[in-house]
Amino acid sequence: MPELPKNILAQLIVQNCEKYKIDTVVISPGSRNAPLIIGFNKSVNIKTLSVVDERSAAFFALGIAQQKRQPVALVCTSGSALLNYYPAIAEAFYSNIPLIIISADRPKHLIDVGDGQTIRQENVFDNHILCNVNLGKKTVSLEDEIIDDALRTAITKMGPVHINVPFDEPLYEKIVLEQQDIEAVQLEENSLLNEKPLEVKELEKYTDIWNLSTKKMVLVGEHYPDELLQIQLEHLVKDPSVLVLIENTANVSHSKFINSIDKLIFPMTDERLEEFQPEILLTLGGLIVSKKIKKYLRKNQPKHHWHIDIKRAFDTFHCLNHHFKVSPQLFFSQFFFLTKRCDSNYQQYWMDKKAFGIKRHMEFLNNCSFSDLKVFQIVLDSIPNNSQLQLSNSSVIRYSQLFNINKTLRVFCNRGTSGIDGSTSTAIGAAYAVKENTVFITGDISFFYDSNALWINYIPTNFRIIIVNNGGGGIFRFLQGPKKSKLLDYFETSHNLTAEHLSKMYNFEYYSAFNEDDLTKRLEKFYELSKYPKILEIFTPKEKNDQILKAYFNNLIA
Ligand SMILES: Cc1ncc(C[n+]2csc(CCOP(=O)(O)OP(=O)(O)O)c2C)c(N)n1
Repeated sequence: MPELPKNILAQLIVQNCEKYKIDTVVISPGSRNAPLIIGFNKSVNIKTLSVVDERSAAFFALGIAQQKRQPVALVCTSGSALLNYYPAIAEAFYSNIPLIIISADRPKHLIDVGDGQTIRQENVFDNHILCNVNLGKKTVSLEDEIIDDALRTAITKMGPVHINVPFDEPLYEKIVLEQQDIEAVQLEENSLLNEKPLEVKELEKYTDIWNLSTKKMVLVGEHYPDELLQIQLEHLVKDPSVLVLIENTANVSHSKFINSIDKLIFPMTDERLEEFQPEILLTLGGLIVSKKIKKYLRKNQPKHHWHIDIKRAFDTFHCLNHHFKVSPQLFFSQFFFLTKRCDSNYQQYWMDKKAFGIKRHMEFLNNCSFSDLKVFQIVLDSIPNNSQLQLSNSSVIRYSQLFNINKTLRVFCNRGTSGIDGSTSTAIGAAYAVKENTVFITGDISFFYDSNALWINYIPTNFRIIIVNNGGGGIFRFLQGPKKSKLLDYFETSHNLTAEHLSKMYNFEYYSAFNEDDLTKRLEKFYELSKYPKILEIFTPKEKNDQILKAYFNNLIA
């Protein structure tokens, strides 16, 4: 007969996780959470992983959940341990990634009386959580329902939930109980078939407007790769009055989509900017990276902005008129019955501008000296087909938007909060969750910020890190403000650190490159199978990077 934690709340939590087929829990060490550590380790269906640093643990769990599209549970002890989950919780909240946060707490009478490792834990993530559950106040059957409800919320609403559990001493006691058969809950799958379609009458009001418009812009933000959506967008772009703008994190591609939005907008004259203004803006997917399109559409608002998302709609351009509360796939499958092609030169006009931009892009890059920009060209080109590409924030995600990324790659970045605090841990979680090779490109500050990620014990050997080391936060050299303020040091935070010693300490193979030849040579074997994961650190000239990027953009002007 199995030995379970004696604490009934710990038993209930584990049972409910089993019931909802949560198969992974990431545990950080402590004593107060002993009943949970014991309980989860007794479960045959749940894999327990141990990660010391809670911030890193939470981003690691986020990376796993991002790839599996299923919730991952996190367990930590009381006190500040829990607060270290917050950056990943905020990211999960804005990126719609399910995480189940389970924190051990002291019982109420021991809070704010001078006990160690004790803080006010109840509802501590209130602003960025789908639901808070504070156990230890109700009957066992009610507590059971409350836990059940929290797990159901994480799964159906795709986001983070927090279960706070007070445990009194003794903490390590076990009891032997007869194994209970737990019946798994069959939740309706999040599929098109289970969604409620839009009312046709309601939809017609919008398709009537659509059918009369000659300038329609469709903007696709971050989206998990999806074949149906790809096909639907391909169909949409057959209409010459529709311009489809995408970001690399949208994971869709077509020669008639415009993927480098900034490259298109930067060279526009005032007259062109006016011509670009759509009558209808239809948006889908997650948060948008391009600052230029945000600035442009806030200033040149379309008459109609409609957003498609089953969960929520942000008024990113301050002119949202309608939220279609369904998945984009269901939306388009209804929409195409009611819409028709409209004659217009809107799309072709901008396709010509795109072609011109590509020509200028190639000309510039063929003669471009070694710099961040050149590195992105070489590195993005080198990534083997069908890899997963994880990108950190700052200029990494922005540089990558200037290039056509190999269609077979799946591209991800923590854009929920655009933090630099957990990109490496997330990428490791994502690499752990899939079989394919994972390549992670990061800036140096982001890399050093989250270097505890390398301490995670589950890094697959086919994980590759590419650090673009420009000696600080390169993005701040490109922006006008930091230099003008004469306080650049406080923004750029320049340094002379390298990843070499960290690589040794954490058993990574380490390679470095200082110029184009070095880089090309290093990349030749970089993706080959190896006994250990690998880091390639590329050193670029920080004084030149921003000048080269500015010259690149200026060269796009006709
Ligand atoms: C947690 C967090 N703190 C601060 C910032 C502000 N920030 C944005 S970019 C950046 C510098 C990033 O530098 P690096 O990773 O080297 O990338 P580079 O700018 O050189 O591309 C900072 C500090 C942030 N996004 N997230």
